[in-house]
Amino acid sequence: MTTETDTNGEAPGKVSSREGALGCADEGRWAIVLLVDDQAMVAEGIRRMLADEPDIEFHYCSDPKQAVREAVAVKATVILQDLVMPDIDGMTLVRFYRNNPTTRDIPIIVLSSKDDPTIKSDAFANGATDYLVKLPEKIELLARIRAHAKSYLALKERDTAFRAMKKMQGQLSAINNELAHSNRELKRLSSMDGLTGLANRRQFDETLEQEWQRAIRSELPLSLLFADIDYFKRYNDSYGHQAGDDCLKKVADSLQKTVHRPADLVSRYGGEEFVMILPDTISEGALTIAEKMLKNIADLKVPHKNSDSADHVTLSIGVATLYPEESSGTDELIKTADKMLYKAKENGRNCIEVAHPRTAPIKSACP
Ligand code: GH3
Ligand code: MG
Ligand code: MG
Repeated sequence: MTTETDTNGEAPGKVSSREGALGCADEGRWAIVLLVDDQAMVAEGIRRMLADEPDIEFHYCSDPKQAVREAVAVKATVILQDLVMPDIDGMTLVRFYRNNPTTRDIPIIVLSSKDDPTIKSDAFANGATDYLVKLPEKIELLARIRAHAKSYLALKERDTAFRAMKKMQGQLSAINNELAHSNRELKRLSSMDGLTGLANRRQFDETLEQEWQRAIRSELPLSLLFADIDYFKRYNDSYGHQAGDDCLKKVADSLQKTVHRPADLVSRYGGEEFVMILPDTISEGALTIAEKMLKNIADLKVPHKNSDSADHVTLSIGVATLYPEESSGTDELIKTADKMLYKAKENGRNCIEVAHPRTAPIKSACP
């Protein structure tokens, strides 16, 4: 392989800046031509034609075995390919370029000594971009080189932009995933009570409203349980605020473990008061849950020496059940459950009061 020095005396193989070369021929040698031909005379003829062109850099390779390597090394934007050569014929070489990922897209102008439609058709079938009979007219050669170099560079720019866009899309998608994850986490945290990990008051309000509407649509009952720790002020006074917090966590955990249906919601209503939403649950069912809650809290056996109810921490629970109707809101259910809780306190604590707000209280589980 030999490389020719251009008329400006620049070193062979010198790579000119091709950034922004499209339509900016005055910015340097953006059309890099590699001639692959075994005949030095042809090379000399082509070299002369391109010599005065400031936007064209010329390289010459006489050894077809070196052609692919040379095309990659000089970063050719156009290959001028002779057809008849010793060792490897031009058609085979054209296929080589096309099968090699590094030269696959480089425009190839086949230089043939014959203007033969069969050879021409063969050349295109093998992957040639263009076909010229040598030696071509200078003006035609220049026009073809520039046109093909330009479309190749445009293709490269599109590829680069496409890759950058794909990369950016990947990054954006990763950011979006992170954002979605953070939003979910934020939503979870904003609906959670910090001390107990139960749903907070906000979550309770939202869920109650949803379940209320669902119950109206499906004409199913909705039960609400208000539970409050008995003599909890005394507990704090006896054991300290930190122990009080620990006790709240244990009670919360126990209440949560008592319900099993996915739609049931246990939440901290505030202070030492908890509220449970039990969708599709009649009052008998709600009472059963309330009884289990009292039992499970008793089984915790958290000592409470200053309680008048027992020697351990206890709860009082108010239960209300309604078949929700469009004409009323959740207030009635809340008020009734709260009233029942108050009643349970009045009745001696560590007990349950159940109401059916449309009638009189149906059952009292207090002593
Ligand atoms: P009752 O049996 O009538 O419910 O009496 P009580 O003492 O439990 O009720 P009261 O409303 O008089 O007092 C509630 C106490 O709960 C007051 C407060 O010290 C305590 N408390 C509320 N929130 C917290 C909390 O987050 N941590 C702790 N440690 N104590 C709390
Ligand atoms: Mg209390
Ligand atoms: Mg209270």
